[in-house]
Amino acid sequence: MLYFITSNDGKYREAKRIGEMYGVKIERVDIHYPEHQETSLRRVARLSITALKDLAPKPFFLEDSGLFIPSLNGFPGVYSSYVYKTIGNEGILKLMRDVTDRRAYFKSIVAFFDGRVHLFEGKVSGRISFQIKGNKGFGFDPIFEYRGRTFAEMGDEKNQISHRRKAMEKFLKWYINLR
Ligand code: ITT
Repeated sequence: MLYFITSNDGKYREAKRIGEMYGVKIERVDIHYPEHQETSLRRVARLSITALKDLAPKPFFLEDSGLFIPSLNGFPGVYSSYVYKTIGNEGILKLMRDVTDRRAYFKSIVAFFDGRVHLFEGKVSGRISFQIKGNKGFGFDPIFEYRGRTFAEMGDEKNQISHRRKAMEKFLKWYINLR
């Protein structure tokens, strides 16, 4: 059993399903902690796990993720959570209105602490759609297209190929081997 420290329902739902695939039960704990604004997700994850190491029930992990759009110089990147809550999917589509290079990727960093910090990374590449499509998933899923469909149109299939799946898979394989 592992505790996942998160305030995000969507992240928890997906991580829990991925845990089931590897026979690891994942429970959610919502502890508020200051999120550091840093220049890379790895740095955010490292600082967050260090801030939580004496507060969280053990064993625990957290996950920091973000959407990166190269034609916007990587925006929203480490600011994804804030940007989603402020301008949202419609705001991103507006920023991208006249942009032809629509490449984008999601990145996920899973952080685990056992006296040392361990980081596991996953990435998935796709494109920003021209419209909001689909009603499954969460966050930027309705504007992130992977092979012709948005993540919000995919439902459970997203969990086979997502950034979160890749990072969680690396983490869980490593964790299972430890036990
Ligand atoms: P916690 O830090 O409490 O876990 P959070 O929502 O603040 O929750 P992050 O700081 O990692 O999470 O922010 C990442 C944001 O990026 C998140 O709020 C989503 O809007 C977006 N995001 C991350 N993964 C996503 C995914 O699989 N699909 C859609 N949007 C995603």
